[in-house]
Amino acid sequence: MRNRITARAFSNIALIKYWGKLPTKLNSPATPSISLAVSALKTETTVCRIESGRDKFILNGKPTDMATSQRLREYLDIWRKQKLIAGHFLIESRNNFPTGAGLASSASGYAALAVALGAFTETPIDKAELSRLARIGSGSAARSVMGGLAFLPDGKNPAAKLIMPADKIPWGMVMAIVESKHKKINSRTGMGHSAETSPYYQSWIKSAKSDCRKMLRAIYRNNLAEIGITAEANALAMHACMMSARPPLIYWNPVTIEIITRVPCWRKSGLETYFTIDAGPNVILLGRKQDLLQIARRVKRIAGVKDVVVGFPAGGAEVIRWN
Ligand code: 2P0
Repeated sequence: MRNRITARAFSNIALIKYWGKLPTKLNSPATPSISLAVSALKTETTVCRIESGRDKFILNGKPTDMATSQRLREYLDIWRKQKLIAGHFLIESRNNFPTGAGLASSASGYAALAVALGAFTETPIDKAELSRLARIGSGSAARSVMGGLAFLPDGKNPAAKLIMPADKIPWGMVMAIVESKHKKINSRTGMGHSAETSPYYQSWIKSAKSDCRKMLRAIYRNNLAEIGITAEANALAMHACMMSARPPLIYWNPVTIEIITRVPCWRKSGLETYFTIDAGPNVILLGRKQDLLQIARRVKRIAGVKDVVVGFPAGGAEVIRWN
């Protein structure tokens, strides 16, 4: 019997965003999404069987806050209810990047957790099922289970699919960190609020589905310009939906705007890069692998950029240690 398993997962940045849920108990996405897993955003999670009658959670060396502990406990209950695991666990997780600042820490977190828990089960669970189980923890985690370029369809109980493995992807991302503090409104609350109050929510869902079809075509054609323009339009449509919620959800700060207004100028000058923004103020730039360092140098020169992280395509979540 295994007692201690460590899994590693990379976070992902969506080129087509997941923002909205269907009314189910399965954490079902209302929009399809497509993402790139990035090497620089890594979570390692160790799951250890314990004798105690209560699960324990440590994140980046500290006990998790009450809300996070509750969410994780409920997540383990889902695994216990399905008779996939039994007993209680100590879960220790470490991110090498800011948690909760719009760099999708829950994606790598729940992907690593699901893969580690999967290694405790009696019968092996296939990757698609692990992706579904990770999605129940956090929607974006379904994509991190697969790694590379991954597609998560909308619908009641989807699993992510691998569109292109990491070693075939010619692009990478530069993350411009303009704020590393925990965001005020988490994605889950923000999505619910957008759905309930934004007059543009239904238009957002419709446009996200059409953007997703465009993005899949562009990826199969290996057309970076089409990929980038579609990603920018999709991110801005999601933020327009957030901003039109009442009261508004404004995740940007002035540096966010400074960066996104420079990107088209950089393109005109011959540096091909495109932006996307998650539920936070940080800006993520997509570009060809050979251009990433130059993109990083340009971003670093902008006042207010606190840190710049270069990320290459990464693989799926996997167990890295056990005993
Ligand atoms: C994404 N985000 O596709 C989008 C873009 C944020 C903006 O997936 O409620 O933390 O746990 O399923 O996965 C963030 O959503 O939300 C997210 P839950 P999650 O990457």
